Amino acid sequence: MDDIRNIVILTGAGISAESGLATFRGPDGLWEGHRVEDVCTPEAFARDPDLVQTFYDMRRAALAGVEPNPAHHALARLDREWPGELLLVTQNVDDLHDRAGSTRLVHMHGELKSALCPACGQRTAWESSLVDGHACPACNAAALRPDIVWFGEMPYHMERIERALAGADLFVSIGTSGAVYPAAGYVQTARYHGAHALELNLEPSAGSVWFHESRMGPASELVPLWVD
Ligand code: BJW
Repeated sequence: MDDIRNIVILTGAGISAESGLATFRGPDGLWEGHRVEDVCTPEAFARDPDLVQTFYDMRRAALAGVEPNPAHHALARLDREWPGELLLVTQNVDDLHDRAGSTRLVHMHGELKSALCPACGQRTAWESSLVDGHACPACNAAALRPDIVWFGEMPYHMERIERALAGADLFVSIGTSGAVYPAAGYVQTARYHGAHALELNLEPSAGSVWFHESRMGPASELVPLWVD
């Protein structure tokens, strides 16, 4: 990594799989029993807010019983020790990167432990009491929603991510299927700007052909090996 100074890392559900959180599209995927269209669109929330809140309550409860795994810890170590620019872009709404200690981190698809006011856009730490009948602390509007980027909505931190990609010497994609845009296109953006592209995944992703190098295996083994 001698000629590398600026790194962008993209993570997906695969990095948290070995902590015990289901991925979205695997055989044991999170969507089993839940059609994604039923829970992950603004329209679904408008139609049946209780169903959607219950789904996210279940996901939030699952967080309490899991811990960061060696892949999260290795990325946090890299974050602490890397002297150049580094941005960890996670599509995950869990808090395992945060708990492992990564700080140069953005959650592009929102966070389970955050609530969003659709009226004023205020983001607030999730408290069940807040959502169950309490108003937005900023504007007093009544209905808070999960702070999750659903299909058709704009992901968070787009400008910061695009800037980091434009300056990246190395782009690393970990544990994501490459099925969801705009994240699935980041490898092409990074390459356009001259970055070397490395994929670490259990199996080839939809965008595997775009990577200079692909290493296949569990994240808890591949990521520490790559970092160290
Ligand atoms: C392991 C492992 C182990 C397992 N070790 N690896 C047609 C064409 C192109 C785009 C569109 C289109 N129609 C609509 C769109 C846009 C749409 C989209 O991409 N749709 C696709 C379905 C085609 N995207 C959007 O709507 C986004 N917004 C948007 O585009 O705004 C407009 C815009 C315009 C211009 C610029 C920018 C924006 C919003 C997307 C929101 C995604 N939200 C979700 C749901 C969150 C809710 C929730 O969590 O409940 O986010 S979808 C879901 O997928 C979740 C994830 O973050 C995301 C990605 O999934 P991920 O992480 O890749 O998981 P999996 O399960 O798919 O893959 C896991 C991988 O891990 C696998 O490869 C395994 O092999 C691997 N693995 N175990 C290593 N141990």
